[in-house]
Amino acid sequence: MTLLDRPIAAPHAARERTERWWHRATGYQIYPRSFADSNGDGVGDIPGITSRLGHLADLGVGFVWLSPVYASPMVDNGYDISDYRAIAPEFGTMEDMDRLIAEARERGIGIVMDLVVNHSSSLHHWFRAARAARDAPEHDFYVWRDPAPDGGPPDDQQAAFGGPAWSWVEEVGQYYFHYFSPAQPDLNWQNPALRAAIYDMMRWWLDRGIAGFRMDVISLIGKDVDARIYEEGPTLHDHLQEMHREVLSGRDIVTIGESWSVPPATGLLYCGRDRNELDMMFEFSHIRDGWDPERGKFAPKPFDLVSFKRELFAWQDLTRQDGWTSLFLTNHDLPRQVSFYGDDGPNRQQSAKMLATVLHLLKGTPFIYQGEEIGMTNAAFERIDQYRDLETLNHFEAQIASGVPLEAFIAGANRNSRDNSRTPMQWTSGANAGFTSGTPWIEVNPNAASINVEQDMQDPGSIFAHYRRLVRLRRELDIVSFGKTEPLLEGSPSVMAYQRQLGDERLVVLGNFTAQAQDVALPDGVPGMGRALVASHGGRARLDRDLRLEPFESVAVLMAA
Ligand code: TEU
Ligand code: CA
Repeated sequence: MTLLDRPIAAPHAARERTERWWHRATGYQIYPRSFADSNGDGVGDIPGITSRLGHLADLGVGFVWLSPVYASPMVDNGYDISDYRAIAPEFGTMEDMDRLIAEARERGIGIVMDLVVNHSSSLHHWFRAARAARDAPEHDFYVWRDPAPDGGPPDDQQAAFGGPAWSWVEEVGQYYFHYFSPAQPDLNWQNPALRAAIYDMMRWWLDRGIAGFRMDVISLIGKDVDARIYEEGPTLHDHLQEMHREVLSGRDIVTIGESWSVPPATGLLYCGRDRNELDMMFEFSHIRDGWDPERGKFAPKPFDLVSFKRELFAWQDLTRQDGWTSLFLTNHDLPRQVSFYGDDGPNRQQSAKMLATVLHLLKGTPFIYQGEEIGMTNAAFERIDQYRDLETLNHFEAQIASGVPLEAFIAGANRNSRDNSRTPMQWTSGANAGFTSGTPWIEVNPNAASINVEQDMQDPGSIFAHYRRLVRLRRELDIVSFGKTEPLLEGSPSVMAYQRQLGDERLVVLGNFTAQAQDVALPDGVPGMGRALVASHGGRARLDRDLRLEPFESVAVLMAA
């Protein structure tokens, strides 16, 4: 990783002002619990990650987004932090962490930490003090309200993981607010002392040599609970600008904010030029598009490619003049992309490659979630006792109580539960997929016998080889990082197509999302002869006006004027 910014040479991209290292880098997300277990306790850990850095270097990624490894009671697998300056013993020690940062950096890979500061764990010493006495200085680090006249909570707001968003504490005679579970009390960002404590902690981590932060549900920190505004609340951008001044400014790092609600219309408020807030967002409009608006994620609706493309291209359009975006189809909260958008049966290889092609050749910073690079699939659990995730388990209880049949819930969970992407990384065809020598905390997918890293490494036509190529194209070709994106065939329900343009170069990308051959008619000006960049079906260098795409075929042709 070159940590020095340099001016962009390409003419069109002069708009970008300066090139940053992450403009050409691909990110890789590690969910530590499920990546690699070094000591046989069944839980992935930091020494396990360090031992697998060779895999990441091989893939060519520029940085790792590491899901939380801090001290935590693990109610939400580390998204409930009890000490921001300590490592959870099951993941290792601070020395292990320093070694990971140093060894990754030697290989040109930065470590981006997950910053979970909308809430802490209820076991954080701040919250223990806060719940013990109203006059403790830490009391005001959290969001407390007096009971309603009837003694009940201030309002009927529900928490994201089920149940009321307010919990009672007898000692202080007040309710505290938790957007997620009761074990995740929201921090009070209106309090300057809390903000100062967070900034101090962030500087402490940056001084250890990390490459930036992924900021968990950052769009919630400006909330006004009394007005019942949670997402993108009134003080959000003031806080982010203050954080930039106090912590981020002048450091050569990358910052990615997570928001489940940001539309393109407000996207540039976070990452527009001269906003001095964040570098890019993880936004979910293309994901939420696949959920039933009323019944939620456990009742997914059939995939609709036309509206999916509309959401993705709206963000491409946004970054035309200003801002930047992330590119992803999955993460630790989402199902495996080959199962959700592709075909995890007979067309697994082709559909996994196609999804990678159409995503990675867009403008933005792509993220690969562990196992995606070998086409790992959903978990296919049959019984509720195989699930571990609190969101799935809480919704299970509530939905069964409200009369949803068991089979219907399991079918929804098989499609969309967060545990689909949390089964152990499949390294080998051996016992427990080479993830652990003990008993894994969540079951290994039985298909590890045929889907694993070891096997992909031996096959030059593997999904892994395809990803490695896409990662390299982004590093090497200006047009991939900086070209402007123009959608093609927008109304097609089966093909995603676009062209990128930079100077007099053009890159045309096509992907067939179906198991049937598709005939497409390319618009005027698109057909031509060039260099085949990806070879999902042997590679095409020539695009005729009338074209037949094979099932799940993807095409990328680079043409000069
Ligand atoms: O997720 C944000 C979030 O809003 C999730 O609850 C999301 O709605 C859900 O996963 C969709 O099924 C972040 C983290 O990525 C997630 O793992 C945490 O559980 C959550 O914040 C709380 O920290
Ligand atoms: Ca372990």
